[in-house]
Amino acid sequence: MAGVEEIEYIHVRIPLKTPFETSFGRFTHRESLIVRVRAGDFEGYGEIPVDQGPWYSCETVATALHISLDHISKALLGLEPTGLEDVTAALAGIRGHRMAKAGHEMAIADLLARERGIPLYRLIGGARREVEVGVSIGVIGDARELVRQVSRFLDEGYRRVKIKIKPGWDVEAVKLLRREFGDIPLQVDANASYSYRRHREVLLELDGYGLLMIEQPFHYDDLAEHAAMQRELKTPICLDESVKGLQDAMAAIEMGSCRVINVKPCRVGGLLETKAINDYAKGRGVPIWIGGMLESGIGRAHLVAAATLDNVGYPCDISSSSRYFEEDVVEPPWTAEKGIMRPLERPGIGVEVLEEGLRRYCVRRYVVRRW
Ligand code: OSB
Ligand code: MG
Repeated sequence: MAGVEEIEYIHVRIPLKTPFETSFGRFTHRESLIVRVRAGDFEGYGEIPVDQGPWYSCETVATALHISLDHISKALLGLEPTGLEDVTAALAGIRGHRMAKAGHEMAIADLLARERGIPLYRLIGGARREVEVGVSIGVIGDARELVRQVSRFLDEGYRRVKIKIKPGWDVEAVKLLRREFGDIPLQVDANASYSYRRHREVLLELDGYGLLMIEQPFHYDDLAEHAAMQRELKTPICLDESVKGLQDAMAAIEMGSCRVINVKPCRVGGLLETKAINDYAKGRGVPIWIGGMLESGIGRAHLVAAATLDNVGYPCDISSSSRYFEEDVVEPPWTAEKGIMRPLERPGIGVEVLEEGLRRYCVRRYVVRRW
């Protein structure tokens, strides 16, 4: 590949159709830094789905910009990567900031795949041509509204339903959905809002509802309390926030902190680290699935590629673009049919990035060039 000549950061703010509420806040927009890397005649796109503040992740729009402009771009400009390992090596001196790194790694993955004329999923060794997807529903305190939404998503064919819970809105919500919809594939995500000491009983109660899994009940850095709880539960615990990379995944699996991992390529530092976790977990009999962050169609393309890995054993949090946005920044927008999403058989991410879409939602734009 020709050397990396230019990296562009487009800070976008895309309105959500309806607000998305979690235990750490209520979101009306998707903030993101879109990363566009140019080398020779090719370009590639990645996405850093950061928020304004350190809520889901400690990274924010401002930290990602700082690390990207002052450190990552310096390490990548001029680089002639022949594979994703070269990107990892170039960024090895920068600790943490995995989302910022992931956005660049994904952009270079797209670029390499385009240059080779292969779809992105092939570049990372994906094993399937279609992936099962589910829907993630925010905390909805209103019972009728929750039932209405679940019913709509089931009608649309999503393969499972995940609802966000928090202390005070958990067993009641699950009981309601079991009563209304029976034995549907259902799981819950607490986004670290419980603790072993205070909420053990609630989790033991949730264990009686046949959930597919309980995602990240405890602290975002914890492995020990999750291990203690997992020993008491039939329901698999799924870790999200606690697994920031392969090392955490190894520790979590060996400690018995979880039986499933939600791997978000952005959270763990990119597609290569996603593959490494996929492979390690596979060897230990622990399935993974791919989680999302309400990404635009650019980040979503990378999620679909990651979801083709061979140890993905549950439906992924990759819903149609139209579930979140009036208009996506790619064409065609990502669309699940009967709960199935397919990577496009075209070079790279496969979708066309719409310049006018980026411009419409752009807050600010930064360009770094080699000179
Ligand atoms: O915990 O999985 C999470 C969205 C923002 C932050 C954290 C999470 C989520 C989701 C949404 O659950 C998944 C999606 O992109 O549809
Ligand atoms: Mg989660």
